[in-house]
Amino acid sequence: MDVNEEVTRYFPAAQIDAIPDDLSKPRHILNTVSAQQRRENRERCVVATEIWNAADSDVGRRAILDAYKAREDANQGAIGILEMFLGGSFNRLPLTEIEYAMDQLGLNDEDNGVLSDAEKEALDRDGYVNLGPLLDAGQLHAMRDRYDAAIEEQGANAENKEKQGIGRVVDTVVKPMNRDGLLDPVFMHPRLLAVVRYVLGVHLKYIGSNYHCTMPGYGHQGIHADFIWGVRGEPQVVNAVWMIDEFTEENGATRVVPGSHRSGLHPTADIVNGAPRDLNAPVDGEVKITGSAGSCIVYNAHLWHGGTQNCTNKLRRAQHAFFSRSHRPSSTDVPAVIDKALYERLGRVERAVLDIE
Ligand SMILES: O=C(O)CCC(=O)C(=O)O
Repeated sequence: MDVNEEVTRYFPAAQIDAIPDDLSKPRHILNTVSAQQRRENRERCVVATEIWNAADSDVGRRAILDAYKAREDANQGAIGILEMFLGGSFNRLPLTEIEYAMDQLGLNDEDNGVLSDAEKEALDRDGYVNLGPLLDAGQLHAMRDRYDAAIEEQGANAENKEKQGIGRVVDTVVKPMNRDGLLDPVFMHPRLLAVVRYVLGVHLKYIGSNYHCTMPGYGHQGIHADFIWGVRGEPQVVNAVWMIDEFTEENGATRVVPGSHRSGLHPTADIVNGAPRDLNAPVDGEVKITGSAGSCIVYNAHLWHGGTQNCTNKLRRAQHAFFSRSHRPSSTDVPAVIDKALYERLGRVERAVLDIE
């Protein structure tokens, strides 16, 4: 299949040397995980979900976990991850810093007026909201140039292995590529932070970001959630997908299962007709979220979702920004990876959102 130079520049990063002729033939990213690994992930997820949802506080969960550990058949993987989450507070800054930042952003008060009632209802009911276009044409043009250059420089780095068909750069917003602040809206846009605050409360923090470009003929992911187990009740994480290109029905728009964030179930642990869920299969009720370039989808990250296949011959560029409650472990060690010059540019509000001194 003939594609333009914009696409071929991504080949080394996406670990491909051509675009497939049949763009719609499924090439599921999940198929690289072995059957044995999937079984172990499932067993760990079942146990962790059960223990987490058996209480509505960490004190209660700790007691249940301690009793479970005495069992001979205890699942050590589940114990390990729960121990980490229940092992104390992972805040780096005093909570007064994020409270100060939320105050400066006008988000301290629950009734801050930044989100409409319809947007809040969508978050409660469906688990996601499309905030619409928040970036203008000039920003998008500059961002695409920045991402395309970063893909050539860093896309083939080791952390992107096993992501065939995806052009990926991790930690974008804290890397030198954001020294001038071009990517600051990705984690600091007030409308985005208003959603994070609505779902998680004031004590929130950034825990990771990555650029995720789906190549023509690739991109379908198994249905998943961005937490290791199923959570009923208080959500722990929120994720955002920024559409750097328009998302359409054909080019790999994100699929979501509205309302699945309320189920307390995780797709990895879910049984369908007596068998473990086929994570690559369509899920009843799933929808694709389409929108114009510059739009931002924000979701309760316990929502079941996944990337879909890009059946066009163009790139589908997206930027993700991930947040959690501030006392939980972070998926990125921000102090270790942040660029020093970028760090010096940041003010107290941005540092509070990143939870760094
Ligand atoms: O970019 C997308 O459409 C969603 C990607 C996603 O869910 C993931 O990488 O975990």
